[in-house]
Amino acid sequence: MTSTDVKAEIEQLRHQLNQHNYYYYVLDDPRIPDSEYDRLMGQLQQLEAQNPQLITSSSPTQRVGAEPLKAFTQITHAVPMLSLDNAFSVEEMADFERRIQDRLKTSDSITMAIEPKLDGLAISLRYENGELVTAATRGDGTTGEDVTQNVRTIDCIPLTLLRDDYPEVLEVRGEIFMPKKGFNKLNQRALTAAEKTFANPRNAAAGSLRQLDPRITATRPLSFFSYGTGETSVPVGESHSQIMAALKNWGLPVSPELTVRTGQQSLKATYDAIASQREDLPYDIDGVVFKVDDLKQQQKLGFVSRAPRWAIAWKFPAQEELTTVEAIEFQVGRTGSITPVARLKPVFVGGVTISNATLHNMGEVRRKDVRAGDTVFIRRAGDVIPEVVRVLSERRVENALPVKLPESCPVCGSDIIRPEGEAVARCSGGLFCAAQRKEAIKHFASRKAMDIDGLGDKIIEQLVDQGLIHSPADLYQLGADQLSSLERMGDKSAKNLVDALEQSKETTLNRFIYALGIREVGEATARNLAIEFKTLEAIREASDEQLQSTPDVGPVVASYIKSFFEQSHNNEVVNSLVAAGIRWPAIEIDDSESPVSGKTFVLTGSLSRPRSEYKELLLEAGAKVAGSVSKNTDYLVAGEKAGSKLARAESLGVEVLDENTLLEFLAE
Ligand code: I6G
Repeated sequence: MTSTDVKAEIEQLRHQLNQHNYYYYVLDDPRIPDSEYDRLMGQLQQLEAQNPQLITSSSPTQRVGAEPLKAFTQITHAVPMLSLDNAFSVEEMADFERRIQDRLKTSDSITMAIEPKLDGLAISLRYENGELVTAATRGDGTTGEDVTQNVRTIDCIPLTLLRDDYPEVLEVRGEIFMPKKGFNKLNQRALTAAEKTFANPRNAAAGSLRQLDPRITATRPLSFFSYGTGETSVPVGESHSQIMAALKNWGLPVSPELTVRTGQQSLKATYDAIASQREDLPYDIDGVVFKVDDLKQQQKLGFVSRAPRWAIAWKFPAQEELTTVEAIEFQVGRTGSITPVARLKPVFVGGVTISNATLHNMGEVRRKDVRAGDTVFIRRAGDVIPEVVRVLSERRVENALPVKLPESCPVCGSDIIRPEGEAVARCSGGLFCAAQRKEAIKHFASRKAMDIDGLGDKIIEQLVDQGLIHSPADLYQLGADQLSSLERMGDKSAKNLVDALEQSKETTLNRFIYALGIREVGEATARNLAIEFKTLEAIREASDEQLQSTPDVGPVVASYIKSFFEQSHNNEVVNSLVAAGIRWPAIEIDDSESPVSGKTFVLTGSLSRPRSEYKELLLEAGAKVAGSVSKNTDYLVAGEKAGSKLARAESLGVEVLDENTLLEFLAE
């Protein structure tokens, strides 16, 4: 090749790689497999190694972290980096729009661009002639730190812009963040290496970006979304939404959630929609940003102090608060698991008052070193159980003692054991332990189990505490007079409860199996066991091997089932329940020609109807449905974007069906 040819080849490869980065990171629509991308990159690296004079700093090969710095230098922003005003309620949002209407002397609703507010760090990226030249943190808004070398290692930030219609100077403003998955992996890695973990993805992103050694930043899973511009040599749009579209075209990632809406109701609906997706988004957000879309209107509105008048962040209620740990106690679960729980000075977090937070297990207590008297950060994420995020060690009181796992169960006094290889300690008391008894009976009565209407937790607690019942079987011996003696239970409710108990006797084998509360036997496994074995007797007598031929039952679950039925007190309870009249319709042995009956299906990929719907149809038709592919799987139904399950099915020689074939099978 002549030197001109080599140059052209290198440029062509760089162009291709940049284009594929764009498909992958900006459009979220990869066009080639990773292996092909790696091959192109390898080719470019080889050509550059042979022709080092042709290496440029913006080549896609140049992301691998430069030499460490001694300190960060300062960069003065060409246009100050502002902050945003906050709103916390519908009323404050209405005030925001009213202020804008007053200033613009209009009563018309204002059209707003709306996007989630990422919980990361603001950054300014400066492109000159299409090349990334500097990247700076917000700092005090006027001057920030030069983190260019670190930012260059973030794969989704283009080193060169795409197409040629970009302005000579383009400053892009946006947020650097760490996606939740990457954060969890990073912390997991740190735990394994006995290193310090980060409290949340925001801290992890900040810590990763402010590394003096860019090679460390290069190993961190950072990402970026643009949310605006700073200096631009020419205007790049007439509205915020146009600017974002232009940035996207030049290869910069923008939030896929960006929408434009008009009118308070529509703004509120968009806020609600984003808030409801919060837990499912792959990154943390802490609110929703609303911006006047029209740039002429933005200019008329201008700024107050350090924030634009044309934008506001409607924040979600705070989800992390400080409080103190009043005590650490141990709770006993249905299967005897001993869970340390922090009793807290009540604190209002994310819209509710929290006075307890789980500490999960002793490993967690030790890792976080939580002690009674400590000041702690409490987090409540969506519907998740509140948890202690970390201790504020500088506020630790003197004489705060490390927590010790008790040697005996705080409820029944039995020994506490910690089975080898398990994180969870357990009370060895079994159903002798009142706590386990209560939880087992609550589970037995619950809606998806025996569905005993009117038998709430408080009643069960009283019944156990007063010694009226010792096992689920005793429930069926209770009379209305015994029940009506309980607190808050009148004659009528007592009679209703007796009727509900009677009604609950008519059940199904799968509900009954589930109600027994065998470890790791959830609804789906119970159903699979019922279909596989057809009778209670067959399940009781099944060998380890036979149990493992049930979908989703591996050696561990099989051993739990076996040991449940090996214990005489469990068998006594089961026998008493059957003797009390609990019954279920026989499951017919289906020897019809149905192509699905008795077969094990796994569903994967995106199908045109919810998977749960197909699952129901299959179960009704006598099939079994498993969550993972194994040698016991008969069919894998694969929709679009089927991933690892498809690969596994293919490697095991499991037959793969498409959705239409499944429908044909079901129709038969
Ligand atoms: O901190 C911010 C987060 C998100 C922003 C922002 C944003 O838009 C989605 N927009 C502006 C204009 C500013 N800060 C100053």
